[in-house]
Amino acid sequence: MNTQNETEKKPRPTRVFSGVQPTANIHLGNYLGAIKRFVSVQHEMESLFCVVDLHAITVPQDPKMLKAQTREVAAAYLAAGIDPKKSIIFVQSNVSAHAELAWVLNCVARMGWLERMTQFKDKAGENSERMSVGLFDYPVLMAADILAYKATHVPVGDDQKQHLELARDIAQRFNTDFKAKGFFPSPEPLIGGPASRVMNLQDGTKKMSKSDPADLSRINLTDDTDTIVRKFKKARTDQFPMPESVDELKSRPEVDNLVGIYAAMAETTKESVVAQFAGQGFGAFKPALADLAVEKLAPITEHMRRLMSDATEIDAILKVGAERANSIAQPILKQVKEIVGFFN
Ligand code: AQP
Repeated sequence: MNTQNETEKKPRPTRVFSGVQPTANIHLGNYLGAIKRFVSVQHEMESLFCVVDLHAITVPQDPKMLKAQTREVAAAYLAAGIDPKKSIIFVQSNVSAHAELAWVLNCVARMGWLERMTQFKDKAGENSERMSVGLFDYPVLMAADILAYKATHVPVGDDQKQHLELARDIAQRFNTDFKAKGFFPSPEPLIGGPASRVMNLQDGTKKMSKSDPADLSRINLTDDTDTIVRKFKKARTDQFPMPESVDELKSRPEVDNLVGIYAAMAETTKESVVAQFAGQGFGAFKPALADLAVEKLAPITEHMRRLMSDATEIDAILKVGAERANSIAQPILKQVKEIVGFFN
């Protein structure tokens, strides 16, 4: 039996949760900023990786495409190396705890907190009045996604940093409002590395995004070799040679982005990429970058195609994943209902 001292010293259990929306055009930013990190973290902590379809419908989706895109994200997870025996891979709408907990957390979060979210402002632009309530409320659903599993770590791209901070505020506010000290953990973001924000290949000031109408702006995970080579060839740069120091990258956003992509794919640092190519022209760097991208992405794309050609395997994995996810989320949701005082 443990002494009290030993019990106190026991580290808190850790659990990872993250997700990708099944919106069209899953891209290199999603891969380097999120999925590639999912693959490594699954060896360190219990992990759940979700295809977040409830988030996807915050903007209009074609129902037939949504189903296909849901399988495509699951295929990307598997092809990138997420092991379904180790990690739980599932679809968000298959686990009702996400939506149920989101409602409770909606009543904890404050309007002012959500009004500060820059992603809504960026996505809504001038048209916020015409956006869905769901798009505005997206960060609360994201908090529910994480807290439904009491996840402690969340690997995401840099663009999700503010939403993660909100999830921490919501968790703490729930614990305080309902006098449930320590019930929800404060989830830690896992953000970092040279590609935590991959930028648009045509405009280094904008993030690479699924919804950008210009296909040349991103590398899709479904792009073939020729397309990848062409897109890097056409990627915007400037008239100067490759930089001599990392400091120089600060004033050259497009070059900084390409160096970051190279570093992330080669699993090295921007410093070492700069040292390798210092003073050379883009005529040397771009083909090297394209070759590296093809080497890393072609096996993933090929594996995704195989998985997508017959959905049986993906569907079976998602079914088991939903059962496993439910078995973690339901007892937590039950406790939440007791804490809140719901009749049962
Ligand atoms: N450009 C990016 N660089 C690094 N990480 C990125 N992520 C997204 N874009 C980049 C990370 O990928 C994960 C899944 O993202 P998502 O599908 O949930 O939604 P998103 O952030 O809205 O993706 P997009 O591509 O930017 O879509 P749209 O065009 O709809 O806005 C997250 O961890 C995200 O940080």
